[in-house]
Amino acid sequence: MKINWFLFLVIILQSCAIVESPNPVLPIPREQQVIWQEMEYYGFIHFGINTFVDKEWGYGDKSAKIFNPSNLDVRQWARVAKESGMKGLIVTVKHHDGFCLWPSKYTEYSVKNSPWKNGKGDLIKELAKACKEYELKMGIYLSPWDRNHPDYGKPNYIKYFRNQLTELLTNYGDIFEVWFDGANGGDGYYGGAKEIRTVDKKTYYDWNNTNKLIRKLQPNAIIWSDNGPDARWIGNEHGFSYKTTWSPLLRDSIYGGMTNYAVDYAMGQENGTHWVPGEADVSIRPNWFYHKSEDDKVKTLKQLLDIYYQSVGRNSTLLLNIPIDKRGLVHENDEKQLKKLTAQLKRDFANNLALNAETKASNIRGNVLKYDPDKAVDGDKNTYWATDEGKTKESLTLSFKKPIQFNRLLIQEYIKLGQRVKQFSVEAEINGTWRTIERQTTIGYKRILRFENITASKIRLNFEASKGSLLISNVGVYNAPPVVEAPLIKRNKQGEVTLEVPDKSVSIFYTLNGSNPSVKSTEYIDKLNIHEPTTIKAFVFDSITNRKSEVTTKNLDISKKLWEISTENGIPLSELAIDDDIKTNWPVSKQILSKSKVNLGKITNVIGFTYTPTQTRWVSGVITHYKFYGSIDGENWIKLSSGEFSNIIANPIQQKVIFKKSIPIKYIKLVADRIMGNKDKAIIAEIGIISNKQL
Ligand code: FUL
Repeated sequence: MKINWFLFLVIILQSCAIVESPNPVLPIPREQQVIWQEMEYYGFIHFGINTFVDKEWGYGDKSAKIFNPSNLDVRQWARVAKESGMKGLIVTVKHHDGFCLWPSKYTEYSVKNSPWKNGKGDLIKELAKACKEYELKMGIYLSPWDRNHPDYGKPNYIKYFRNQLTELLTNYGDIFEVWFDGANGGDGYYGGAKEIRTVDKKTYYDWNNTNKLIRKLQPNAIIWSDNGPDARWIGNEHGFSYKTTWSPLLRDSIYGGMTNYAVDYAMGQENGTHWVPGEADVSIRPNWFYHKSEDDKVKTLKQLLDIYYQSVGRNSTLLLNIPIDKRGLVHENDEKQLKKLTAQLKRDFANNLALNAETKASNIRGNVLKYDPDKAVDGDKNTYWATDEGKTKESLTLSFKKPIQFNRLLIQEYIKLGQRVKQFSVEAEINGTWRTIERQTTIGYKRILRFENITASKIRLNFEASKGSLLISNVGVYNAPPVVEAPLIKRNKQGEVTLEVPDKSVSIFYTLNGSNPSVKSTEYIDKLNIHEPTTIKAFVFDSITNRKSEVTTKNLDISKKLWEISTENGIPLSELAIDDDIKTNWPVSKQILSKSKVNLGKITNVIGFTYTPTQTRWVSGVITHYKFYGSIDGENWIKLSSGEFSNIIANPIQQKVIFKKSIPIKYIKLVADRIMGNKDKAIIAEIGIISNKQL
């Protein structure tokens, strides 16, 4: 074999060369913050007195006896979390109402005075054990605001608060995160005083000393609040971070609960003084605690995916809340959606195409192998491609043997030495021509970009501005398969039916005769016009992966195309309650409602009616007692039904009322006899009829 001595020498020299390690760009994380960031995704548990009284913020006056889960099983929580890919669980050991899920020796307001396990239970001990069994880390949410405690607002309360922290951080093993909510002070029970107690959020809690106590008891715990010191709120409860998200934060300009935090600080700052990365918190349902009324409002797979990509994919961790129900279990509907999310994420990141790519960089630090661009695609988080000091505008190209199709790009900076990149763009070589497909700002620990499918033979990352030399530890390229979810069937007032899916690249097949659809059924191409009672059944099929969704079935009654709503004198009124869209609401007073009529446009045999109260997050304006009338001429009315919509406040879903017999009518009228909370205004999402041709 002929030896190329020159090459040999270069390699020897390269491996011997002493190239200085990159200088850190301050601030940098402490080791524990890196370990925490790598958890990426963990769960939040809201459970307590609120669960049993259907509240979000308890006043602190309800008896501990109300806490009585029938079937509490913390192992089920841990199993669901583990199977969902979560790395830990943070539990509301005490929410604002002050009720403690552990038998604290410093208060009577805890599980020890509840019927659960005859007061002998310790939920936090059980959960710590279950987390250990399922290899999950456990964190605690301890509300600084305590609406039950008589001393809240006075200096003594701080002692109580620290005593509780000491119990929690001493008796339950390792705690990975301590969560301090910024919602502080206001009205409450306060041991019977029932008054408003405001506190100076800057000084009252003396956080410095509380944090010192935590450091002493659990040096590895991440302390979370609006201003950290270790991790921070992302400024909203929707679970998304911003496209520009810095881990450095101007920490000392912030205090917990300040009003302009979300707008001015939540994105972090390029010139932030301390490393305080963001955590995006969100609930899988509209609210944090369990409400039966939300059983059908668990987030869809599409919503959960968006949350994931906009949190973990934007330099934050994701804290996803699962409320525990009155039984003491994660509800089946929530578990189902969590599993869908996990399965889809597994598919999305199944095959990293970058691992087979050839890399080339415009600059390599010291020209040594240690900082070679291959280090960005070697699947090792501890190695990275680096540029020379001062080299901030450089590029990294990935070339593929043959063109690849991709729709996800994942980039990670080596954050142990600080967050650097300020701006970058992505180009793809498509049929021999370079096209810019994205231009973005920050990367940080992890940035994931989503695109439509792109087929390219090369991908180039152009780093356009950075706070220091570039340190890229990972680049991933993926071709995520489409989301195969049963279509959402919608009809508008005109009678146009659409079948909606999150991913357009799939096929949808449907039937209109009640039979089960197959790939041989009609393929959905464009909206359908359906005016007569029809059962539509549809499913999604992805021919590339051969996956099929479940079948969605929707029974459509006659369309509302001809419907009009007016006052008794024929003055038109808002159509928001007859537009076949439950997302739009008609706010109307009792009086106007009783004097309005819906014209069906033609005489129709009606056997019943439907009423849907508002479906928004806060339930209000719900009609609990009603009368329903029909008429041929819009002047002479017959009462067809009256009564109450039982359980509608707890479960405000569509109500169906069937009459004794069907009747031909042209006009209908709904009268609100009573509205929730004895209010005068109803907020109606939709009114409909059930025709006797209904299926
Ligand atoms: C908020 C609290 O007031 C909510 O009740 C909930 O616990 C959420 C996670 O934080 O600020």
